[in-house]
Amino acid sequence: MKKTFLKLGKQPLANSFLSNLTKKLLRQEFFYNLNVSFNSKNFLVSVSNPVNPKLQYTDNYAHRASESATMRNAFKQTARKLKKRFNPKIILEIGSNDGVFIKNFNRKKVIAVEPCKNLANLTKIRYKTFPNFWDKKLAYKIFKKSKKADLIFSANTISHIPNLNETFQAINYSLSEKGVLVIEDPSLFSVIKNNSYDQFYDEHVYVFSTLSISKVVEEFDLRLFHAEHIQTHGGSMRYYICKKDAIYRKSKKLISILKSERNNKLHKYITFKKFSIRVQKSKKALKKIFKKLKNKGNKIISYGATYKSTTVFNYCNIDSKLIDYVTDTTLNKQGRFTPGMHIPIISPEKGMNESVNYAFLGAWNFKKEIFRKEKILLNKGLRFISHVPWPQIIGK
Ligand code: DWN
Repeated sequence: MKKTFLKLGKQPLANSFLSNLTKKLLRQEFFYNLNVSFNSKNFLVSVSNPVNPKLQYTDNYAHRASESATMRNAFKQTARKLKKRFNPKIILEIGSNDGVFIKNFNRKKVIAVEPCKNLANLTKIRYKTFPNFWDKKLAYKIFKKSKKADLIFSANTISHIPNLNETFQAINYSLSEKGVLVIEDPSLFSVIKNNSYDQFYDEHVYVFSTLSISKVVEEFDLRLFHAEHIQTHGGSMRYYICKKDAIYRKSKKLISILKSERNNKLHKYITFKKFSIRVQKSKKALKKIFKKLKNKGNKIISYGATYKSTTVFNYCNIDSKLIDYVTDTTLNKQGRFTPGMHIPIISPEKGMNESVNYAFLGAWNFKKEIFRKEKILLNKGLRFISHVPWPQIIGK
């Protein structure tokens, strides 16, 4: 039932930023074959052979969700909206990262779960934080003797957990009878529309469609009752899920999204096969741009050491011969090297100046925020290279 449609070659773990390039570390670098498949039974699109989460969510996890103003603001607005609509008394967040969402709630109401201990340490002083993977054992430990959660929130996390059985059984146990589960994750429709194949990497085990989420949750006596498109991460979805017999009625918006996904054939293998052909062409077009600019003597860098760009660089074989360095605001990425292609990462203060002719937009999902920040250099002639929706030079 599962059929591979996309092969993105040998890839390193997207979080494995190297501290140095000694022979020992290079020998230890872990690679796997990144293949992506479609399941015609439940319409799930997933990484064919998921990596062991214990290798991924270490105490050295680099990504900080608070790093961009766009995301800080998005989580603030989401918290406000959910408080207004559901007035939750007990809120559980699965995958709380650096606390960017929970900090918008009264600390007495919040329970955070975050397996990366370096991140859990950031929130544990103020919020009840469990530094564990989300599973049934943890759900029993948290909720056996206390009231169940009336809001469970999880952004950019459920798509990261290979074992959906364990995940949703633990959620069903932890959710109160009238409780609501709200999930945010990148949208499959946007990935297909934008040719953003870089949304596939080891951590993104699933890229959900509304059709697939709707089918999956039903297996666990849960029910999708509403969905909405959101702007974050280049096009995401917010799903509202409740227990099978809860009072919430299926919204008109959900019915129309499901219909539109069917019209766009997100339940057909052929859609993904066609996508994979576009991805191969996109790779060729991007390499052509890089080579042409480099041959003319331009200085090219990359903007944002994103996990997504790990896929692009390794799939397209873009290394430090083409890119001088990557800039990133995250302190614990600076001074390191990108996974697989080993391009040095430095701060924007050091790296963003008039010597740069072109910057690959690794963080293309923050284009607006970045263009605002780099207005002066853009006015002086800096140009960006973006592979989304199609390889091209952009600026101004
Ligand atoms: O699901 C995931 C998403 C939500 O976050 C994770 N598995 C890992 C991570 O993926 P990503 O690295 O592709 O996410 P972002 O949020 O696109 O990363 C943006 C990066 O760019 C951050 O490291 C911060 C950096 N940045 C920057 O250097 N200057 C961002 C902005 C806006 C900037 O101006």
